[in-house]
Amino acid sequence: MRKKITVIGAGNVGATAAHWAVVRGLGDVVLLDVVEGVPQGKALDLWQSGPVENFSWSVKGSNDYADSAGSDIVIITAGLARKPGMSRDDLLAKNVAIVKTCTEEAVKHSPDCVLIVVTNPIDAMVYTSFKVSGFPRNRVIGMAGVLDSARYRTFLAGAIGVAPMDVNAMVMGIHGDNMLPLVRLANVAGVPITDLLSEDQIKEIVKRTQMGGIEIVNHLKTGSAFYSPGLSAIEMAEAIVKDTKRVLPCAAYLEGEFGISGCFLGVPVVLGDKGVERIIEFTLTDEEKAALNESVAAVQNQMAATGL
Ligand code: A3D
Repeated sequence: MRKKITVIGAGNVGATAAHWAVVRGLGDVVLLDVVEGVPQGKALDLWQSGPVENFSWSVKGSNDYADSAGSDIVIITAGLARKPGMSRDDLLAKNVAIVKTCTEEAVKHSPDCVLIVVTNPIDAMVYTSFKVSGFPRNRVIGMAGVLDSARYRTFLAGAIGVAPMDVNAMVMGIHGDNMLPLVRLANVAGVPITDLLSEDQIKEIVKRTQMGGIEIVNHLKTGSAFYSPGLSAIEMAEAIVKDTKRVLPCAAYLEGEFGISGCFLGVPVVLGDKGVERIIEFTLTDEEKAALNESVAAVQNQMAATGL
């Protein structure tokens, strides 16, 4: 049976996600936005790449949630993006209102979907979607860890001089300055990065990963990253629609895992057709635990600021 993926927000991240959804063969795509004409134009353009890319998925642009009905996955990218000098927190109040409306409308038409939230500040927005949807925790997931880990792996691969896909490395915690790029477990085809790079080199890469978003914002000046974020959301959606059980770092709602409860946090999860099938727990060092607790405090502040 054909799957249906709705992407809400036809901006940079949303359009990129829609593009990868058809190229990776996920299913029929609906691109939805409040602005009249933009989702229609982008969807028509994307649909016309079918004969060249060899896909037969439909791609429909819309301003009407009725067109999203029966979606298996709804990816929320609607909202404002960061500008230079703007923190993810500055975005919070404006994007809570947007994500609330998008979630209400999406779940009305697709009550069985899995929600993947991308809008920033992500840890607060995925919480907003969780509260507003009333969905169980396995069906509301935030995208950040796949992107942050991709940045970490890219920088490590560049410094070591190896292919990025051979670098296994994960970023946990909040999507913000307190994120935790794990050094202890990072490796190249099983070889610890601590055997391949100096302490200073690793420190520099960890810092660059934590500042990965703002580095791009400072270049672009009028927006934020979208190629890798759009693709990262589709990496998660693909694992769900194809039930692959991939292990990806995602913002999941914790209920005791890692000793943390009542909070969304970036952790390794198994993704399958039910969404989050399992959170993979492992023993953290005291230093890692302390870093993760800083993330928890920052996320809890953001959650409180949503007023939900
Ligand atoms: P942008 O290109 O401005 O697109 C946002 C789109 O949302 C625009 O087309 C708007 O018209 C649309 N929109 C606004 N309000 C609504 C609404 N109520 N319903 C439907 N559509 C609406 O931004 P972008 O695509 O670059 O970024 C989108 C969001 O993703 C921002 O909040 C970014 O901060 C966030 N983002 C998160 C990450 C993470 O890693 C978590 C990475 C990159 C971007």
